Amino acid sequence: MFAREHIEYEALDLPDRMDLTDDQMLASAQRFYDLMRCRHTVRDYSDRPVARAVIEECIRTAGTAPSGANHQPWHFVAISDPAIKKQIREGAEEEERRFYEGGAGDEWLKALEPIGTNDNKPHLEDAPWLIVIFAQRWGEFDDGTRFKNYYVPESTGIASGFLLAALHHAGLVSLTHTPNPMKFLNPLLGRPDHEKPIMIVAVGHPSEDAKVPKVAKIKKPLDEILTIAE
Ligand code: IYR
Repeated sequence: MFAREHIEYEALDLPDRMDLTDDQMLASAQRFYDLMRCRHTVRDYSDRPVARAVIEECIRTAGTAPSGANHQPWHFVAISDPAIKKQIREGAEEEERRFYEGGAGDEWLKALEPIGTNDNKPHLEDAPWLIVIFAQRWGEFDDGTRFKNYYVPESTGIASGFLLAALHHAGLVSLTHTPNPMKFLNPLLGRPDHEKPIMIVAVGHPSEDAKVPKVAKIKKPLDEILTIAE
């Protein structure tokens, strides 16, 4: 995507101005909050399929995220192939067994009790799509030489947030899953070694009897997460 030659700064008139009144802005902010507070992390999926075009649009949205030097240090692998999902489940459950059998440490396991998780991860097969997000430590010019990427965790974190919002906006549910270590995903998905898998996002529709942990719906009030200096 990038040419090796030095690219000069060139200014564009700001495209896509929103131009809302103050009242419209507040209403729009409230509508978005109302949408996002209805996003739930879901572990129970139905077998209802999701069209590939929907997944592609949501990943296109994730790709609009800001990033260090606009290097876009991310790659997404979207999987619906049941055989690959099965292998991902097996690899993840192997890591999770170590984690839940004590690798995590007592304090971490105690913190997870109200979430109700364990090493059984059927959603990695049940969800119609898994999206694996890879972070790229460095990129490649068109001629194959390397360039360094900057703010990689921040950039991929923002893109992941855009993805979760886009999936929810499209009417889907998702689960961010982070078995540790996730290096087994590189050979399985044919991604190079310098890419670090940062999370697996399970995507689909909730099953009829889908549950969420009660505790997950308790969000800190605004006065706890916000300090205003005006
Ligand atoms: N990756 C494990 C453990 C886990 C860790 C955190 I922090 C969570 O918020 C939830 C789970 C698992 O997926 O079970």
